[in-house]
Amino acid sequence: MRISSADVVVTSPDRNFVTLKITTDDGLTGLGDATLNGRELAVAAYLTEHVVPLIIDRDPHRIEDTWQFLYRSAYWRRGPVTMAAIAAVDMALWDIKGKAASLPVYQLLGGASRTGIRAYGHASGLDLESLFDSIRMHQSLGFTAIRVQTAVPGLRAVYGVAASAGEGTRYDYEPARRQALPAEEDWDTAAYLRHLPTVFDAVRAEFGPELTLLHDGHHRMTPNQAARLGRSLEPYDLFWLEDCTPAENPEALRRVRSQTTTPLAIGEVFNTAFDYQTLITEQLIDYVRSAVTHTGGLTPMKKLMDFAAMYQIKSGIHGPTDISPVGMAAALHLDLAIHNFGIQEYMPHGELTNEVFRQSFSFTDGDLHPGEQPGLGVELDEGAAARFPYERAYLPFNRLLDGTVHDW
Ligand code: GCO
Ligand code: MG
Repeated sequence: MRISSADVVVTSPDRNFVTLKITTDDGLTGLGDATLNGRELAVAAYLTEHVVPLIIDRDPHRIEDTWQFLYRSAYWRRGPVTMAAIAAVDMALWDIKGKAASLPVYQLLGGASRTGIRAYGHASGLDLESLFDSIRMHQSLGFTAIRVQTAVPGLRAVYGVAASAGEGTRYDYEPARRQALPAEEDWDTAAYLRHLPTVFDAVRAEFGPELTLLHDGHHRMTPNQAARLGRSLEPYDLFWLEDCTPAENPEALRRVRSQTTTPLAIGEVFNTAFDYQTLITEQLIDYVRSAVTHTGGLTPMKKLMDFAAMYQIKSGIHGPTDISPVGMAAALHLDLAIHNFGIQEYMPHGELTNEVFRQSFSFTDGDLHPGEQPGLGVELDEGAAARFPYERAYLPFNRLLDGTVHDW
């Protein structure tokens, strides 16, 4: 079998997605997700100009060899654009291998280690009342684990908090911010550190001790601030505190780790297993947050999770709506197969996205399952995709109250 063509499909149903479709001379097709939120066309060009010519005529079964070839031969390694492009090829090849074997990808990764994949959803609120409503709405959908994000008194807008209760499970920025420049939000870490423990106190009082709660700090704190927050949240028994410090500096987590037993998760902006080396070998984290899409695909993610397993570190794969249904499906197959699964993030996609990407996964009683279709189990409706052309869109950014640009 040979790869006969590879096409990059850019579509924008509810938001922009970049998908690679590889076709073989046997007539099999495989899909890979290459979506890099806010920088989509950079990956599309990297694929079209530099990667597609290299994979035509290769044997699609040689996944490891193709991965190493794309990673090593370019000389320029790592980086989000490169790794998202390699991820798309890798996922598409696993999809093809699954279809060729008539097996779902999780079977090729070792088979199921569990019956379902526990997912967490995103609740948020401008005040306690709307936050409680959002938590209840997630419970009614079946979620047993819920991320809690909240507005902070005195701040206009906080990333991760839905602007109105009507937004339901969504807080992201499409389609409103399409064709616009990045929205400016504001931030005050001292106000946040004072406010957040009071919110978790109220949530525990309302919902009791059993509901699994998570929180995302979005890289905004110094090590000392993060250590203080981790300690102040200990009474509320979080499943994890995510991205408490900026991702570039793994050493920051030594300080946080030595000061608090609140579990730590990081990695959604990492691009390779190397970014985790210190964090894993020194056991500075509890959960790996990478997306399959942004870490070079299933091949390196499986290795990364096996490495993490030696240190009792588990998975918490990134699953916001900017991971396409193809990237989500890849995550679900890996989640089902690995021994050290922790939890899976799940922000349901919008209706238009589901029209373009036909999926075979299920969500029942808080658990996801990738289904039994051969391959990844996602089909791209190219006619539907063509109805939604790309539109430039930006994520927001943050300034401190004195105008200094800050992590958002
Ligand atoms: C999360 C994330 C996302 C990211 C988004 C950026 O934990 O799901 O923080 O909301 O901000 O994926 O592209
Ligand atoms: Mg996050």
